[in-house]
Amino acid sequence: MSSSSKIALRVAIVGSGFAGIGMAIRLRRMGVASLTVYEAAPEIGGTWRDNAYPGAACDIPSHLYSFSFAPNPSWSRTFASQREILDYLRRCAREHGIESLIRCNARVTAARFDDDARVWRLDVSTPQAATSASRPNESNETGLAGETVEADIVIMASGPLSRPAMPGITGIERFRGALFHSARWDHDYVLEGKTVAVIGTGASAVQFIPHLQRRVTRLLVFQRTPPWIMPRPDRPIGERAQRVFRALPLAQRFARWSLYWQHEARALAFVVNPKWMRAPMRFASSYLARRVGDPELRAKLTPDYVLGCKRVLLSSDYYPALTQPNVDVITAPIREIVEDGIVTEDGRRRHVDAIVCATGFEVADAGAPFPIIGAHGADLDARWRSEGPQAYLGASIAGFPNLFMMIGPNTGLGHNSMIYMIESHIAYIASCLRLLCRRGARTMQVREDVEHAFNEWLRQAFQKTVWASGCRSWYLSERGRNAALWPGFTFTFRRLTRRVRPGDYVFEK
Ligand code: N01
Repeated sequence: MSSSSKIALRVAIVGSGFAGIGMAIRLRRMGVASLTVYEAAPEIGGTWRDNAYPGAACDIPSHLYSFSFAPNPSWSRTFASQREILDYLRRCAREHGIESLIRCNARVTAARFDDDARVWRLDVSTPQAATSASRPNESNETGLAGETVEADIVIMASGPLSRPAMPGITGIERFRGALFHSARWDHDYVLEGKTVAVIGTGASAVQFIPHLQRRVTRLLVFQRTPPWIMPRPDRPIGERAQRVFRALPLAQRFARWSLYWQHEARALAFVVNPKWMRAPMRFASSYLARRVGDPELRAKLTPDYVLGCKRVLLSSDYYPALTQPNVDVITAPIREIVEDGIVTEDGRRRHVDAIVCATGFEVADAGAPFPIIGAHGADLDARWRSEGPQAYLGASIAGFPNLFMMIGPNTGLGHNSMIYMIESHIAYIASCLRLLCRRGARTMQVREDVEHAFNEWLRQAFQKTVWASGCRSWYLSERGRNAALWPGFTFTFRRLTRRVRPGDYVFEK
């Protein structure tokens, strides 16, 4: 992948999770002249830095949930923990020489395209303590210093799941106890001896509830919709297997290849024929029956929608935790939160010391993460809030020259590793930049009709998928549009993004 030819572009990458780090590694190898990764937080890591709740781990096997160009023979478990994944990502940044290109504590607050100069201007704010006195536009009032930087190319790698969604429950602001979101875990809060409420039973909650249950006095789990749960075949990867992977990289590549196809085969039921979900549903129901003996609790935990319509969750300790005597699963809807507890629609008031909101992230109807103004004043936030988020191949948006999204609209997965999608985007955006330089053009932007036709194709493709089977999920907007997921096989996405089709874009010198 190395190249000696310089690419005379100034590239700004926003975000340093898997997407931003992977993209920076590729662009550095390509010889991009000027490359900066802006990271709002004090350290890199994206979702794997933010989601540090007890028990946080990946639900995709580690040998698949890692970069293909940076295999890690030393994964200690089949499903790595948050800490191990974050360490892996830091190691990738260090070993591929991009650490010095990352500016932490540098939050991009706005991006504007200058139609005359044909460049992007990014407003970047940094905590005042981290800035030098000579920085331009310094503001003493806010405690932040601001500067404006120029870039030819902006790559948005800020992640689709980076903005925690707190539930809009009446009275939540009145609560006097501890209140935090699962992605902003309060590690200083002492759980021992407390009555703790968890709102939500999604992917994050099923991972931390078993850990909470062992530490708190009482655990109240407020469940709106029961998830489908499958056991998680997590086990340590012994020293011997790690040695084999170290000595025989081909063996590790084969393990990854075989994991990829095991996961990809699941797409058949997700996107080709949801009727094929019947067998996994029978398996999950019998797993629930084996783990939960109490018929009343089992009834509460039995989903009434097709498996896969919401994310299928993997956990071998969630059901056992819910059967413990210090746990209540409450299905009565929450009416309001009061100063010291939670009141449900049946009129019951329960005292709690702390509330953990495992209520997911702002996605389906979300606009841009910060103001992004493209050519001729096009406002991405306004457009996405009125029409719903959309892009071409999740990467390019008409009216926004030289702006690329990573893991933008319609690139999420319900069945396989997101790193595969991220690597597809890395190749696609790299190919766009090479094409731009080869043509001697100043800017490129996707044609409006191409973006429109692609989104029409997506709309049609969703109709036969499991996500159109009628459940409510964060994948769907208020208007029922799915702007979150890719409605096909991941190898189809890889094929479409393998190289850029010049006819899809308008180039300007
Ligand atoms: O969020 P979720 P999450 N009142 O949206 C409930 C990824 N992830 O943070 O189902 C009461 O899954 C909501 O109820 P309902 C993964 O892509 C990956 O857990 O809408 N309840 C639901 O139970 C995942 O999909 C890993 O009826 C309210 C829960 O809150 C995504 O992150 C690990 C409510 C939200 O569940 C999000 O996961 C963890 C309200 N007002 C997460 N609002 C990996 O291992 C919401 N809920 C890779």
